[in-house]
Amino acid sequence: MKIKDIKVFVCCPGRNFVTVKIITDDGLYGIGDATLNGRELAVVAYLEEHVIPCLIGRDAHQIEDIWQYLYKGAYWQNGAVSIAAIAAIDVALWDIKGKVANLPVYQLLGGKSRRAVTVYAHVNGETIEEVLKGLEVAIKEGYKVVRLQCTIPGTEGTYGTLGDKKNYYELQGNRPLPPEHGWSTLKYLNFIPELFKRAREKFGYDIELCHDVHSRLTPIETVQLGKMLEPYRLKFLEDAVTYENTDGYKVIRNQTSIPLALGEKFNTIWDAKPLIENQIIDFVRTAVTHGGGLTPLKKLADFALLYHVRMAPHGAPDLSPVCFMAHMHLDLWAPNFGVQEFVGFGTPELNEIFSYDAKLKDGEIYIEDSPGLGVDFNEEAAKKYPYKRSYLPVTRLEDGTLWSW
Ligand code: EZ4
Ligand code: CO
Repeated sequence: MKIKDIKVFVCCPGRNFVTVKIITDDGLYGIGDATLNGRELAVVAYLEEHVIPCLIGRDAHQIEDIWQYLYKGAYWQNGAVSIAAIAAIDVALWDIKGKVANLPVYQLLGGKSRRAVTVYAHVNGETIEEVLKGLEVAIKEGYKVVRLQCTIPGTEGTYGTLGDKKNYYELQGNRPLPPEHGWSTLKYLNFIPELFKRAREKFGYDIELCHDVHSRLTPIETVQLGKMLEPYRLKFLEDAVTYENTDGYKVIRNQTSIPLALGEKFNTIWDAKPLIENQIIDFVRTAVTHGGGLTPLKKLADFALLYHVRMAPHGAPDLSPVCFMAHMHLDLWAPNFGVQEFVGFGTPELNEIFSYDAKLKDGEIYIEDSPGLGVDFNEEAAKKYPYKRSYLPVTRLEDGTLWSW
């Protein structure tokens, strides 16, 4: 079964997505997600100029060899752009293999370890009252795990809150130049424990809660936050500090019992390795698209299992439904699955382009047993929503210093 053609599509149903379609000489096809938020066309160029010409005529069954060929074979190995390209090829090949075998991809990974995938919802608001109202709704809807984010009074454009009240998908979809947000660690640390205190006072401890710091603290500031949040028993605190200096996480780990999640920006298993083998994090957040595909993510899950680290894949709106479905298969299989981030099934425009059979019931997602990934891409519908240049915001401290967004 040879690779006959590989097509790359860029569409913007409210936000940009890069989608890859691999077609084989026996008429099968597979789909992959290559979306890298704010840098989409760099991945398209990488695929079209540097990846696709090398793959035409290769055996579509050789997923592992093709992965190694694109990774090691490039000499330059990792990097967000190249990894997103490799991931899309890898996932499309798994989709094809599932179709050939007439089995859902989770069966090829080793079968189901659970009936469905437990997800965590996002609840955010401009005030604590608004967040608590949202949490009440989420609990009523059946969610068992919820991420809470709240606007920090006196700062502009807090990460994870809606601000202009627009749909989350639209919010990230069309920014021809990067908007600038503000940040104050002092204001944040003075405010955020109160949110979790009030949530626990009102809803008790049966609902699991998470929070995303979005890499804005130093290690010792995270120790302070961790200690303040310890009484409220979070499921995890995500991305407290930027991940490059893994030694910083030792400082956090040695001084607070708050569970730590990290990894949505990891490109390879090697990024995660020291944090896992030193038992410094509890949940690894690497996404199929930004971590190189299902092939490395299976290795990552197996490695993490040895150290009691669980998988909690990134599930933000910039990961397309193709990545979402790849996560469903990974999560159903992984014996050390923890929880899946979930922001809803998206806009009507998005679902006109991508079709996938997944149902949410009581905070868990069930998928149909379709062969492959169980996702399809409508090329004609995608043409209606052409690419729009769009950036993530940047963040500055109150004195103008550039900070992590
Ligand atoms: O900022 O996916 O946990 N989720 C996140 C996301 C990321 C975006 C970046 O493209 O941190 O909202
Ligand atoms: Co995050």
